[in-house]
This record gives sequence, structure tokens and C-alpha cells, in this order.
Amino acid sequence: MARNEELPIPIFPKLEPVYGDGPQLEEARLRFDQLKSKFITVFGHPPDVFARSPGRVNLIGEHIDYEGYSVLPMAIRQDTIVAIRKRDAEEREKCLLIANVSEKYSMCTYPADPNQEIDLKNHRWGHYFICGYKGFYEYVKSKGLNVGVLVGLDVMIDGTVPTGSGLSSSAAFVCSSTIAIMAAFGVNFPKKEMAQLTCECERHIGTQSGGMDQAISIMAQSGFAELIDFNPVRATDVQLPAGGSFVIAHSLAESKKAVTAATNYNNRVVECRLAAIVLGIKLGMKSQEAISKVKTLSDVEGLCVSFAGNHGSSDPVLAVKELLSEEPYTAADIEKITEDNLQSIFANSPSSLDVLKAAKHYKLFQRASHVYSEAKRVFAFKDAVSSNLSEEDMLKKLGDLMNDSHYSCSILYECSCPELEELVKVCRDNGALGARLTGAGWGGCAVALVRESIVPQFILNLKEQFYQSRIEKGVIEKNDLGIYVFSSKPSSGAAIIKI
Ligand code: NG1
Repeated sequence: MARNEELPIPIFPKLEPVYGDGPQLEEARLRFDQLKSKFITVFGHPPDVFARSPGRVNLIGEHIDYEGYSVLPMAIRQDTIVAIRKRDAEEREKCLLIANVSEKYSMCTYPADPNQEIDLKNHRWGHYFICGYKGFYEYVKSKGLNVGVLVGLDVMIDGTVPTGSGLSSSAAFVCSSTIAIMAAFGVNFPKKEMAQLTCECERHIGTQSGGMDQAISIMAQSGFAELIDFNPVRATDVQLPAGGSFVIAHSLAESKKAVTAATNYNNRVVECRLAAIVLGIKLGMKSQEAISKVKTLSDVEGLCVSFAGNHGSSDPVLAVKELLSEEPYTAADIEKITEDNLQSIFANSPSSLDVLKAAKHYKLFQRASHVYSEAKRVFAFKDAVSSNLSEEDMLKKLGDLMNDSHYSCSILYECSCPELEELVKVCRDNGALGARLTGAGWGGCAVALVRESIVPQFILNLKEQFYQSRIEKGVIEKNDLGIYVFSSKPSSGAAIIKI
């Protein structure tokens, strides 16, 4: 039987295979009906087809996908649905009209030219659709496929993944858009190609993202978390212990990843690359060879492990401890080692040059220590789940790993924030076996592993101890609490729906 990632995106004539047959199905029916009728009101025709892709919560493995390491997320029930209609070639306007069921987002109009530049200085919500649009045309061109003359598209979006929450609303949007465009043009590809393609699509927004979010959004299987490996992209089902549940809670600090890329997300990508180059040189590579060949910390892991082997260990972190300085490096410190200036090392990457402009120093020791130790925790998590530990011991082990991951994200990777710290503490104080920030961080959500039996009480306690004061200050409405704190079981991945 073909592996999941070899299969094309599934096409369903009904909603049950995607949303199951519980209360979620009713909610989905309502959303699809509303989306269709609003589509007809706005565009005067029904949509040709729908595509949906879910958000995700990352259970463990933070900020390591772009370093080539495996991660362990699961899809959540919140998703983005895209309704689309391809206009006939003779219909007047050749433009892309992107509407949203939510009045918060006004209609965006773009030209149909797939070579258009995305105006990154003026962020608009519709840009995420254009990421998929540009990516689609680049991909069919690379495959030598002819999809006909340029036509206009009518598009309407309905998203339930909260934005800026670390639950990958952006990937849900980009993946569902790309798949909807493909479905409208009557093509479909294996999921592993779609995962790679949508990851590249999202880079058009200016973040140097790894591929985790798109891979899980596309390859998720209902009932399972997935161990996602990269190069090549692959997903392995992970059955989580039945006695535990994952509660997702929003810190209410919004993480604006695209806007803060130069100092936060892309900054860490650049720091990791520099750490990898410096390690490569210290471990015997010629500086020009390291600069041209070493892209990620996984590229020099072998060298670090050999170094550790000579010192009685197998842990690459030993090389980091011995060879990198704990003090932050200035650009000049690094250039002494690389014998080349940083601008020329990153000359081909405009978003990295933005990082260099904004950076005062580079914390190579801390970032590399996080990446190597977090990569090990992912496998420890996967091993614990498939071990024959008692359920109680297994849950405890998973919780400990999540706590260690949070410490590393917070102290070594510095991607937490005061609100997340407070929330993680409240989770632990109320019986979470483990709690950590999830996703890029700097705001957004925490995920807590909680014994199934205490979930309702746990959520009530969080409402009292974290959210109540924020409701009183008017930060959120009491009626919206269900959007900000909920428990989630692993949901299904992307699908094309023809109803
Ligand atoms: P979110 O939480 O969606 O911003 C981002 C990246 C992931 C991964 C995590 C950190 C994108 C689309 N996603 O996720 O690839 O690097 O941060 O683990 O940039």
C-alpha cells in the first residue's frame, strides 16, 4: 500500500470523512452552507469547489524544522476553508477577488499575473492567498504543465484558526488556498510534493519558515499526531496515550511573525546558520567550504558527534559547549572566524540582510544548544510513546520532556514572552504534567498535557486564574473564551470537497 505522503490530496463528495459525525460535523455543515450562500451573494455564482486545511499544535520540536530536524505536531479541528470559482476566459476582468466571510477582513483585489511581487511593506491578509497562487504557477511551470490562459478567480475564505496564536493560521490559509487553486485547475499532486510546495509558497510572505506547519496540515491523519521528517518530507503516525489530553490556551499576546521577522523568526534562522558555519570551521572545515556548504546545524551534527566521541560522549551539545562562546558574538567576532563579512555570506537572501541590519549581536552558543537538545527531545518523546512504560509513567515522561522543551525555548532560544511564562506556570500549578509554548512563540499559545479525567476542571481553573482578569480589563469577551482555551484531539488533514 502506498504511504500516506505518496497519495494525492483526498477529494470527498461529503463532509463526514473530514469532520467525523459528532458536533463538529454540524458546525462544519453550517459553515459550508454560509460560505456558499455568501459566495453567491458576492460573486453571483456558486463556487466550483472547496478546499480545507487545518491548523496545528506542535507537541514538541520547536524551531528545529528549518534546521532539518524532525518535529511532532498534530492537526487541530480549527481550519481554513476556501471556496473558489475559476472565471471563464471570456469573462471580463482578469483579476483575483478574495473575500472573507468575516467582516473584519475587507475584500482584497490582485492582478491575475502570477509573477506579481507581493508588497511585503504593506501587509494585507489576502497576501497569503497570493503566496499559494504564485507557488502554484511556479510549480506547474517546473513540471512543464500547461494550465491554459490566465483567468480571473473568485475566492471566499472562512478561517477558524485564531491568527497570531502559534497554531499556524497562516499555513492553514496558504495550504487551503494552494489546494483550492489546484482543484479549480483540475490538477492534484502527492501530499509530499504539496507539503514541499506550500512551504515554499509561504516563504513569499518573507519568513524563512521550515516545513512543519504545511506538512502536518497536509498529511495529518485523524486520531494521530505525526512525526514529521524532512528531506524528504515524511509523516509517521504517532498514537498518543489515551489517558492524556492536550489543552491549548492562548496567552492573548499576539505573535506577529511576518512583521517581526527581522528581529525574531528570521533572526534565529540566521543565528543558527552562523552557529553552524562557525562550528564547521572550528571542526576543521575551510572557511569558504563551510560558508558555501553549511546551511543548517544538522549539516554539522556529524562533525559535532565525532568531536563528542573523542571526548567520551555522543552528544553534539558537547561540541557546542567546548567550541562556542557563551558570550554573544558581535559581527566582527564572527567575521574573524569566517574570514568573510556577514553581508557577503547572506548576499543572496534579502530577508537575512534585514536581520543583519537589525542585529546587535548573535547568540550562537544558546541557539545551537537549543536546536541539538530539542531535536533529541523529539525522539525521546516518540520513543516514550511507543515504549512499554505504564500509562502513568509515560504521561509523566512526556510532560517532563515538554517542560524541558519550554525551558530551552524560553532561556536558550528566547522565544517566549511574559504572558506565555505566566500561562505556562498557571498550567503547571493546576496539574498539567507538562506545559510549553507552542509554535514560533513571542506570544500565541501554550500547550499543556493534562490527565483526561481533570480536563474540564483544568480549563475552569485556567479561566479563573488567567483569563478572568483579562475579561475584566476588556482584553477579551467572556463569550469568546472557547476560542482561547480548549482541548483538542488529533484531527484530519487537508482535503478537497466537492458538494
Ligand atoms: P508558527 O507557529 O505557525 O508561526 C513557525 C514556523 C514553523 C516552525 C515554528 C517554530 C511558519 C509558517 N511556521 O510556526 O515552520 O519553525 O514557527 O517551531 O513560518
